[in-house]
Amino acid sequence: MSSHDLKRQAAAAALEHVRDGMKLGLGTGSTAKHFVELLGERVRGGLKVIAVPTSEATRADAQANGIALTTLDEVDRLDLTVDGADEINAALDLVKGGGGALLREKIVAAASDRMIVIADESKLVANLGRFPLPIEVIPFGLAATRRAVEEACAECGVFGSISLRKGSGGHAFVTDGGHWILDAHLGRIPDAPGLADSLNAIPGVVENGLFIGLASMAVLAGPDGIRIIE
Ligand code: ABF
Repeated sequence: MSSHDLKRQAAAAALEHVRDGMKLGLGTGSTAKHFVELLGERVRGGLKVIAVPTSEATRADAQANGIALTTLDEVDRLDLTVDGADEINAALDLVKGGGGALLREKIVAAASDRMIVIADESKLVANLGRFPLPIEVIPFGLAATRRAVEEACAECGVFGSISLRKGSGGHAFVTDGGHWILDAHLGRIPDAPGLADSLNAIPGVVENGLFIGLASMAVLAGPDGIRIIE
């Protein structure tokens, strides 16, 4: 079975948790895109939901699929967010942000009563960190922020190269919030909560891609079927 099919199966399984009248958070990335498409089919069949997208790309997909949108200024809390991830461990801690949407993804997840992570089972890891950790930063003072990130990593016992993410034309990749992303190639993150706190204490860091204690369930699709972690 292809990775495309596995992602769609995970998205379909998460859709079973959506109820009429729910306020939803819509994730970003290829797996979340499947969820938006399948949700759109249900909406066209009469399901009533309103949703907050986690990126401009997802906003466009949701609109194209006829899903009614709202903002976190118009609703107090969301019932459920469904989003993908780059890495998931058994404790449901995540690395996210490979798609560059980590800031809005974390704001939306934190405003949700539940977060279901959808992925093909290759995203399940024993230890976080093989996927480069995205860190969203303010462009001003980049070199100083990068040095502070290196120091914070070293204090947490992790070392590796920190690279500025490049987008089209070799220029810095710009997030929906107008920020840049540093990718920290760390290999292994033994203390993810500690590193997340240390990184966010740096003035030039807007947010980091470690999602600690935010996910309530992972729906993982593999060749043998769906596996749930909660
Ligand atoms: C978003 O999409 C990101 O946080 C994560 O980086 C990425 C996962 O993408 P995909 O579903 O395409 O593997 O959820």
